[in-house]
Amino acid sequence: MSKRTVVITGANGEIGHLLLETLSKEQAIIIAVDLSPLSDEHTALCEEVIIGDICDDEVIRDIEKHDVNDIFHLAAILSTSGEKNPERAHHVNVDGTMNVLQLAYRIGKRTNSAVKVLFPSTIAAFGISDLETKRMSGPAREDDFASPITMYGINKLYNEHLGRYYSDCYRRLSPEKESGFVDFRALRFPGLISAFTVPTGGTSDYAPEMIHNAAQGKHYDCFVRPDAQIPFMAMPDAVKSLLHLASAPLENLSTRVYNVTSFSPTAEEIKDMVQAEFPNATIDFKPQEKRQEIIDSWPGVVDDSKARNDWNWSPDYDAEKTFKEYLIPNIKMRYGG
Ligand code: AKB
Repeated sequence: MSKRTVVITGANGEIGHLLLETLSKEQAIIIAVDLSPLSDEHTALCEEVIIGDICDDEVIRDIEKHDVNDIFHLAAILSTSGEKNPERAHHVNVDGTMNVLQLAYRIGKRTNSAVKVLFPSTIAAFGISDLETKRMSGPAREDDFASPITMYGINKLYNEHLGRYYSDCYRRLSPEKESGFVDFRALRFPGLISAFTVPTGGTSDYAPEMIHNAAQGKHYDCFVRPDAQIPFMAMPDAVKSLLHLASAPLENLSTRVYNVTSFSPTAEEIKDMVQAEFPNATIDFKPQEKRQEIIDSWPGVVDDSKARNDWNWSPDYDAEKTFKEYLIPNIKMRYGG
């Protein structure tokens, strides 16, 4: 079988690193794109590294030289950063995704194939109106609560629709068939936790921040209430789900947007798990009202039965395994102790 040519935008981000390492073991030809240069180790895994902005036409032209099979479009501005500069978030998140979809369409048309676009969407695409509704509602399905309250969530929800449009409806009045050159597939990710990177700019960051600070012996003030609850997932499961969705036969997919989830601890439960491993860790709850509101608008639990049914999704890591087998050993190795 010939090797697949894969583009990863945002390759220097926390999903990008593990995806790059995993895809390189699968012998893919990798074109990495990021604003900042990759480490020498990661650069060595790539056929080409393009340093630049996905909104920049020159970057798009450089990617377009390749007969690409799959694009993992990870580059984005997250929920907290997006609220600090909503216009910039819209530009990067929406215009950047438009560029990627048009690029995929042109490559697909040139190579007469469907270019897959794998897109990390998010629980931020949900918007629950109030805490009572959040507490009373069961696991959120993909079509529930479609009124996100952050620019990032709005951008992601719109991008899900754009992806569906480019895949199934593109130029529907054209005499020639124009759809079918893009095969867009999205995952609504929960908060992600990596042992190797500390995220920046997200609102689910309190969980990884609690863990990484405790491992370094640093005090942590958690910016949400103890009862705050959203779903989380270990980074290896996030990458596994992206790759499984990418390889699922199109005819098995009943939708282009899937929830995936692993476990849904409260912030207090995360604190207890962290302190069980790092008994000297000091963690206080100092909720910041505005960031708390964002967390309260996201579901506590999501229903990922479509992913389970359509492409056999199941996470490898529950909360206990995430802490005991993935986070703690790797984090202790990283910081010592
Ligand atoms: C964020 O907090 O903005 C992200 C997300 C949940 O998509 N981690």
